[in-house]
Amino acid sequence: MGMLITCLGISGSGKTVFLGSLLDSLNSPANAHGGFFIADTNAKGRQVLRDSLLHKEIGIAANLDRIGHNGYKGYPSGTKSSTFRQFSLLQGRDTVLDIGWIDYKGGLLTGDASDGSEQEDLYHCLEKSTAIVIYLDGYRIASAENIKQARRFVGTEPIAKIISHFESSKQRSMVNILIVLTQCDAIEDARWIGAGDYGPLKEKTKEVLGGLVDMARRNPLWRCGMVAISAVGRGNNRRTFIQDATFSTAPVVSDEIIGEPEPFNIVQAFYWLVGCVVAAEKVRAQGRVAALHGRLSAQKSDEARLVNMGFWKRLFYNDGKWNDEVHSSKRAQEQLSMDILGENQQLQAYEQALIPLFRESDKVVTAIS
Ligand SMILES: Nc1nc2c(ncn2[C@@H]2O[C@H](COP(=O)(O)OP(=O)(O)O)[C@@H](O)[C@H]2O)c(=O)[nH]1
Ligand SMILES: [Mg+2]
Repeated sequence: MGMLITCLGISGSGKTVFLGSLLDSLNSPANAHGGFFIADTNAKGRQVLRDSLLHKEIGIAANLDRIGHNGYKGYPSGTKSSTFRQFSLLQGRDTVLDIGWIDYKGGLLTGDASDGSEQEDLYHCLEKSTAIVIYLDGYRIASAENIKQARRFVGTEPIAKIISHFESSKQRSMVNILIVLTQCDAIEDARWIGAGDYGPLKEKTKEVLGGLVDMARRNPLWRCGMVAISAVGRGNNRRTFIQDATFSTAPVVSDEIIGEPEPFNIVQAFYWLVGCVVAAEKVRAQGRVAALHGRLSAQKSDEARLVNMGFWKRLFYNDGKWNDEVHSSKRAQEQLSMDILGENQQLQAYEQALIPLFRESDKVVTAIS
């Protein structure tokens, strides 16, 4: 199986930290979760057994020993370019899922100089994606004075424009959108945390998203979820204000990790995405079975017709050749049925193993419908 994820979010929203933290949580068999873990894949698509370069590049836990040296504060350095990363989800020795992860450069969303071809690239990626992940800074949403201000500070307008552009071609398709509220550890005001589920923050975010929520609602085939996450957990980050928020500008902050990172809801968010690809594969599997049934019944009626024509067959065909043809076509069909059944059984086995993880996701990812 394969899945492609496209990440949207303004610069600084937490896209890179999210992925780094996911790798921290699932990197290596020692950290397997429900039997699954993540590994780099090399150019030949094989699992890489050496230390993961990707993990070292952006993981927080992978670089804890560097904190405090040369001004390093624990977070990966920002980048202004789009990146495409590849890794795999494994169960034991089996590669369950090949994953392509596109981190779309924030600048494109904020209207910085971007040429038309980049925009076209983005739409192409969105078309091909299994799911789109929208990153919104949960701290900014919580601390904004009103909805309009929150919209400006987290960049919902450009994101909504992109999704609405893409809506017209996707009305009759399955579209999966996950809204990730980042940096939730930094929210101190208990009003937004609710019973620990960030329910009130999610309600406010729905207002901030406005038309985007309507879009998800009016397209019955779209699946949309929202989750509140943190890469470090409450109390493990020190936030310093370089510039306080004004009515028109978002706060400028500097973060430093000061305690053992305890990410929350990141792995669960990831398995929500895995759920999207499993659901799509199940639809494909049903299609394969239906096609096979169609072929088998066509073959049966063809055979019946040939048998009925037994008399003519003897007249016009060399007997042996006729038998060979019937048999080789039968064998091909049998092989095809075996392959399809094998694939479908494999899918079912993965799904069975993943179900407990999907249940965990359902507890923290709120469906928007
Ligand atoms: N407290 C806290 N800060 C975070 C978290 N995730 C990201 N940040 C802060 O946001 C900054 C930008 O994150 P980054 O992932 O690089 O944003 P990107 O531009 O969307 O890739 C980081 O350097 C941190 O200062 C989080 O979970 N908790
Ligand atoms: Mg980044």
